[in-house]
Amino acid sequence: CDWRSAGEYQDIRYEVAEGIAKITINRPEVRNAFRPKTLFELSDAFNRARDDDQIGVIILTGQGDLAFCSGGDQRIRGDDGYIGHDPNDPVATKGIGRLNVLDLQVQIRRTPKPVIAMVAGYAIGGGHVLHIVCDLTVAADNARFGQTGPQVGSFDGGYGSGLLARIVGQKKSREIWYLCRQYDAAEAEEMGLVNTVVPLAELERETVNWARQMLRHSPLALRMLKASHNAVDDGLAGVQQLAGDSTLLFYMTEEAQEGRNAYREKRAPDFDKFPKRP
Ligand code: 1HA
Repeated sequence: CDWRSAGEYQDIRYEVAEGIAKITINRPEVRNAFRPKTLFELSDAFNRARDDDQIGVIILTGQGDLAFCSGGDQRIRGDDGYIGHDPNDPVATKGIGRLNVLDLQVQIRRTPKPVIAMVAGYAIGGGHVLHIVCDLTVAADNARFGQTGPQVGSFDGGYGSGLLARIVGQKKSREIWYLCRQYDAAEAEEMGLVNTVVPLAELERETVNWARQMLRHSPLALRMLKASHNAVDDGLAGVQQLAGDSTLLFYMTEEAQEGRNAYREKRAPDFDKFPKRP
């Protein structure tokens, strides 16, 4: 894949090639742990990929072979969350913490394009939850998965627990969280936590193959399937997204366009020509 950079960031990289956006957390010195800025940049990149009508699939990954992401940067964890360092950010300069990875989780769920987590090395803590909220996970054979919350004084009771339990079952999810063990790629595959495991040297090639296969398919069908899979677990927000997609499709019909046209032409709408379907 011939990646070309398509955005300027500090903590991440944003690259595109043949309809795929690749978003890379680029803090290998801390196993790709995130700070508030990393998450703001990730959010910006996901928006960019969403808005680009040439992009059909998004890959989220970490720089290097050692880690996908190790969660929140514990060095800048204050007493109420992760403290940013941007001198222009009044919240950061007041020493007020953030938990803004939660906003990114929701954003990944709501992005109407498939997101693939491409995992080499550790996906741990809040970094593990990031792969959970992605649609698919392609793992290298050196990947290691786990939660650390109870070890470091944290927990993710949202998608990190509820969605994990949906994926691996209640007993396994509680084991993962309560015991804080690490699981290798084969164990993760066994419990349905990842879609496939490939040799590290083939990780990107295989992930791109998965992306290419989806790119051959109907983007609207993929969009509807993502919203449909999310709907139950996302509650009314999930129904709202699926319903929004129905509105999108309805807008494309003559029937909806008759309503718009009549309003603009200051006449009564004529819906009689449309069947009252059984
Ligand atoms: O739970 C939440 C949230 C919940 C609700 C709402 C928001 C949340 C936001 C975040 C989180 C969390 O992410 S809590 C969990 C935080 N993460 C961790 O507990 C993982 C900590 N790291 C590790 O367990 C290990 O480093 C590792 C298994 C990922 C890798 O081990 P390895 O290969 O033996 O490397 P290691 O030597 O430990 O780490 C290399 C360097 O990276 C070390 O720095 P150095 O001593 O070379 O200066 C290490 O300190 C640093 N590093 C690794 N992970 C982190 C980190 N530095 C800061 N934060 C990290 N997360």
